[in-house]
Amino acid sequence: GAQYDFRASEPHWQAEWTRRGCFDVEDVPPEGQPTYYVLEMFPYPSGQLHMGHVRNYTLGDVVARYRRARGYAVLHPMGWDAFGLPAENAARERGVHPAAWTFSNIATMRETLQRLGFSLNWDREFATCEPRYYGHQQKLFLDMMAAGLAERRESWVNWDPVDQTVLANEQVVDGRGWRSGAVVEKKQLSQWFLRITREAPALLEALDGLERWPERVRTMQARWIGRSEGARVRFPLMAPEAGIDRLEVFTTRPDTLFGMSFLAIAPEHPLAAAVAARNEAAAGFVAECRSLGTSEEAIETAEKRGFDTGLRVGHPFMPGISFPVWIANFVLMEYGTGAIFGCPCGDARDYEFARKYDLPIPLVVAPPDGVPPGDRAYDGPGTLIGSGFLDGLDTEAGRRAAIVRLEEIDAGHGVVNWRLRDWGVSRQRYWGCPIPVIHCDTCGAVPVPDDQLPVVLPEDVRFDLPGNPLDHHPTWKHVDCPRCGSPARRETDTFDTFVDSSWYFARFTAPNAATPTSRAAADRWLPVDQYVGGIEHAILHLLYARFFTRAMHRTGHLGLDEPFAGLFTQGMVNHESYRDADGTWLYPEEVERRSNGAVRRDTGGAVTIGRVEKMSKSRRNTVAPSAIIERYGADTARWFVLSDSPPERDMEWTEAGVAGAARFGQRLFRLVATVAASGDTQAAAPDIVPDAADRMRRATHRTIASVTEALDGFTFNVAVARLHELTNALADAVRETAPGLGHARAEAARTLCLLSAPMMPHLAETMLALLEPGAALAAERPWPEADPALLVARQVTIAVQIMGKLRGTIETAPDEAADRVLALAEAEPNVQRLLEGRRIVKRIHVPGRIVNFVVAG
Ligand code: ANZ
Ligand code: ZN
Repeated sequence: GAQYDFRASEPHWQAEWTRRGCFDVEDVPPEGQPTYYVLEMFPYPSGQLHMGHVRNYTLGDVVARYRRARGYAVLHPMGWDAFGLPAENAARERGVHPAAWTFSNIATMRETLQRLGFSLNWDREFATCEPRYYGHQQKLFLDMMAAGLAERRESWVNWDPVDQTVLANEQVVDGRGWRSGAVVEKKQLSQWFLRITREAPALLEALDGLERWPERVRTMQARWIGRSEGARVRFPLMAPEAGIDRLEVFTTRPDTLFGMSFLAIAPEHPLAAAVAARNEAAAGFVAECRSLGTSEEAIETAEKRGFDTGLRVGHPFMPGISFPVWIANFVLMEYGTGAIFGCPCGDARDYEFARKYDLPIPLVVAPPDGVPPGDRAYDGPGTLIGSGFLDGLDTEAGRRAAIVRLEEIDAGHGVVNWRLRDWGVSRQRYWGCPIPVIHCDTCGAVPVPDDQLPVVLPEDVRFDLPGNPLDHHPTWKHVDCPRCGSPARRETDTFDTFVDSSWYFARFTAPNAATPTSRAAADRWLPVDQYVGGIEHAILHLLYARFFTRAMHRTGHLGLDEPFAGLFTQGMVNHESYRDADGTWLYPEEVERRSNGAVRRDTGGAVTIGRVEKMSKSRRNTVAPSAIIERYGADTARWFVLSDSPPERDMEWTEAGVAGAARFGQRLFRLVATVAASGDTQAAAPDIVPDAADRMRRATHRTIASVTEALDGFTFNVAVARLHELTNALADAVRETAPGLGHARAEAARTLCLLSAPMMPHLAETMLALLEPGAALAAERPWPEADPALLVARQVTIAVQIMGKLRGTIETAPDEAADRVLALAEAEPNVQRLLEGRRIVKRIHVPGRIVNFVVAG
């Protein structure tokens, strides 16, 4: 039979959709039209689209096309998260300018996206590295500064002395810079901060209202924000040092105060500095701790080490007893007060520390069933022992009682502590949005006046020197102070790229507005109805975007607090991995898969099939979307990523799977082509509907209902399965020779086109054009409606007679088994009463019409 020619069809329909403006949408749609904003996390232009993108954008496109068919004005934009380090690395390694590298990658990736036939609003596209985007970001920052939401302050950072740059925690590997390999130092640097901690309570509380977010993501966010209730407790120093006469600690477990063994301060604590100033060994220890990096993880996993200062503190509940003060590498300066009281029996770190330095381990918590373990810390609930006035209380009651007493004796107070830190946004990088500030010796940090925005990145920079290229630029940073006119310096730091992705969804609603947002457009479209992206962004990106939305609300740029009403996190795309005899990873196309294993295509050599894992360059287990489109077409790729597994789960990309998807597309095409050629589309509805036609119609309408439900519920694999079933049912009906079926077959074929259009849009258009030449496109048609009467199983009414006289009726399915029909008839209440005490000698059954009982006596 005929073959579907995707190579001709796909570009044709893509051009046609654009020509007809099928996906165009106004910044402010007509009054009364419902709106739907579907957004996928925009890509970083790394070079090539990967299968994870294909899955992500296919999911979003199904939603966009479906909602459009349901009558919504749909916003479905695309752009590029285009600033970042890889572009700068390309410049250093290959001498290509970051802008050239970025825009050439964008061109490649845009072409692949367009070949996939996504219904995107290409007229809204922007890249965050364009001044027409980041200039507005500078304005947002200045407004936040004015509102007290952004400020400059000193903070401890990981400093790479060779690359002369600040490193993020993830860039410190075993205490060394990930690129330079230099031992990382901790350094105090003046940096810009966005005051996200101010919003911590609101950001936590609002999680409850995000009902269309995965529970898992909400939990991760809540943990990250990290509210903990506890106490600040003050311990008097027995002998004051450098004017410090007491130490304050933060604890979540004031109930365990009697289990104290030592007090420990962070290496950056002012008291540690005072001790180090007069004690060389202490100074050495503090310097060593600097190389550990600032990440909590590094600190958590490093060996616990300490230095005994020789100082001692008293205890608020135990007059006359004193404890040693240590400097410890596991105490963070940036959390709580930078000091802890060590309680080895209740905290694993303290336990390890006490063991190592031979400090006492008083036992103060008895677990509910048993005695304190003693050989490790126990951090669960229990009963307090050896704890003076707290003895016998459970840990929770003990916590409250301890706080009451601390407040009475003025030695501390209950507090709420947050794990969330303010967001340091300064980066010593070239390829980022310039921070719009000018430093003047007289006036300090002066905002760049609005009429001088955007502060545009200079293009003529050198990448052959260490540090930030903006620092080396001969002229760019030298400007006059906007306030007093004297010579001043531009801020050469640029923003963390997470800033760029924290408000792009708002800009998409009016990408050409002269201000960062147009309220009329933003108010109409936001919040995003459906956001789709990877779980790897569950914490930082989403939290920063939530914070930015609040900050933009405060500064009048938006009218809401929560940017994403619905969130869907899709699973990964996995693939088998392959290695040859030498252990070299091989790309799937270098491998010939056989039923009993695999061999190298070129040499025939043995290949070991490895685990099925996330597609990644290092494992070479990737499949390039462009190659798949070339070979099978966009619709096949789309259908396969939708069909294999529920969208939230990981899926395995297999050659067999893609080939299966391609076969299904061809089969569907041939079937619809057969219907189109048969004259069925001209057939009128018959007066008497034959059973086969009735069955076909019911299958069609049940499929409409179930596919609709599946698309509403993001269970796209179920929609795929239902469409397979309807295809099978239509194939059966096409083989059927009885008359009167044409109308039902044509309806089924048209419905298959419309229901599959969100997933295989090109094939759907081609098939629909065969069935109904010259009519509206699938992309322009409303979603089919299921007829409720056809959703229930068909029933027939059967007359129940006794000796030929009508005595009652029953309802059954038309093809109900005879013995079941007879049983139902006999059980009909009136019939049952009349049969009472009489013997049935014969049961006559005319299927679908009559049951007659012949009785004796
Ligand atoms: C005494 C204690 C006894 C503690 C016990 C725990 C168990 P979260 O829940 O994350 O807020 N801590 C406080 N400040 C610290 C810092 N700057 N660096 C490292 N650790 C610090 O953790 C709070 C607990 O972490 C506090 O409660 C404190 O140890 C420690 F059986 O105090 B706890
Ligand atoms: Zn000045």
